[in-house]
Amino acid sequence: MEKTVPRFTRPYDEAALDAAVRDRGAAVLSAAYSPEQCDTFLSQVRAHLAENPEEAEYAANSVLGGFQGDTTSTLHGLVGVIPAAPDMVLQKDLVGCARRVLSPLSDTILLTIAEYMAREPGAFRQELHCDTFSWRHVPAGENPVALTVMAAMGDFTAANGATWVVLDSHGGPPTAPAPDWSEAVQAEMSKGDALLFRADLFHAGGENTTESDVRQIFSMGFQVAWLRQVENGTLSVPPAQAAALQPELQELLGYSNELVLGLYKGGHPRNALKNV
Ligand SMILES: O=C(O)CCC(=O)C(=O)O
Repeated sequence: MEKTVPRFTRPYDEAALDAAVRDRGAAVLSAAYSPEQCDTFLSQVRAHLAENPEEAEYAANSVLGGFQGDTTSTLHGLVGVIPAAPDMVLQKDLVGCARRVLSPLSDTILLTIAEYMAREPGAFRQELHCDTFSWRHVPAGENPVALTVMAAMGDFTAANGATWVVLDSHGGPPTAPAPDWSEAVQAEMSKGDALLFRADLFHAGGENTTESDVRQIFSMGFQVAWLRQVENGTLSVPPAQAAALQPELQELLGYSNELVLGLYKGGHPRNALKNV
């Protein structure tokens, strides 16, 4: 089997992209974002962090902080605070692929998380892990319950710690031991490229061995709507703020229902957005 991550250029071949993500576990979408989008996003993140120094405190004490280490800065709940984030989340090729690949197990999907990560020089190589560990009681299967996106806001190189993935390592039981590192390949990417992978695929952030090259990541996830999200979307973006967003983003944040899950006063959660 080919060990490099399948790579797609525009116009993306949807059927081949879906098959790569579902069957091999991962794919790279070249130029998913334009360089201008990346620059705008990064300048807004910088401005937000400068104006809100308490964010660094949250990040340092975050539940995920220990795993990411103190050489990683993070900013969570991007949709509520970064003006460029709504359009970045709604990148139609990524959301479209997520809807199609998750459709065997759910009619609607949710945004699991939307965060910024900066993995600084000295960042260690993470353990190989799956992003499904919080849902470890969901039986493994052919179809994924969630997908993860790591989008490169600057180049991802071998030296600055481009994400490692183990193709074909998905679908095992939640207790499956991590594969051997010799099976892993690094997804080097240019600024604007996006790595899309099954959340049950083994992967890890790489070691940043550079002197000054901070690896900047826009990360998000999509999931079946009957599992609890990592970020609480309706607290991160409360009704008064969510009312102004596009309906698709409202849906992804959780102003939506899957059958009888997520109801508000017995009805559609978008009713919470009226008269706010
Ligand atoms: O840094 C990366 O590329 C991957 C990060 C990751 O998998 C994580 O923080 O859980």
